[in-house]
Amino acid sequence: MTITCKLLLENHAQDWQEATVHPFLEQCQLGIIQPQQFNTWLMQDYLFVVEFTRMVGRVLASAPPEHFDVILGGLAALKDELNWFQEKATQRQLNLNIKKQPTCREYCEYMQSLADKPYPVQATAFWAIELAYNQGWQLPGKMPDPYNEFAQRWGNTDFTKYVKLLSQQADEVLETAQEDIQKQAEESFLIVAKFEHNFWQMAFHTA
Ligand code: HMH
Repeated sequence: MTITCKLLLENHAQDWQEATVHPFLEQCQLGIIQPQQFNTWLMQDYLFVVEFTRMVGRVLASAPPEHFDVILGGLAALKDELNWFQEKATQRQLNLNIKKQPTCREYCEYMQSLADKPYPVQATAFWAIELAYNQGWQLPGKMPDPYNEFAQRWGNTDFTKYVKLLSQQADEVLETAQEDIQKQAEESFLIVAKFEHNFWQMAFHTA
């Protein structure tokens, strides 16, 4: 039996639900999130995306050339995203020169540790990380300003298509991966789900 992205979502529906449905997102959708809580998420996510960009660079380094198009497209979007985060921080008068909270730091350390894992494991984690934001920001439905801009960034239909391509690339290499590597891919999916849940939660631990 080969594991696939679809099976991971089906077999771990509860973990995935906790990764993608959270009071932080519900309160954004209701327009009642406290600005300080939103800003905490924003600043920590900027720090996360810096490390995530490095992770995607390492995924590219491990990937077969047939997968370069999709990964390079992702890296180009991340370049835009990092600039956009800086703009949002300036508009909100936020200083991005801050420390990572423990969850953000541990998630970033985990992404670094993926460098030593086989490509199918990296591809699965990469897909799961992007899907968490795609679904998380999409599921609540249309958000009021100023949150709609954030929901659109990860919830838009092009991003959904990109995440679909990432799942196809992961499935393709999982198909021929040894059982123990498939097992590691499943573990990485569950670790990402747990970190994503904790990441939303960080908004409520304001400094
Ligand atoms: C925590 N997970 C987290 N932040 C993000 N920006 C993404 C996933 C997707 O890019």
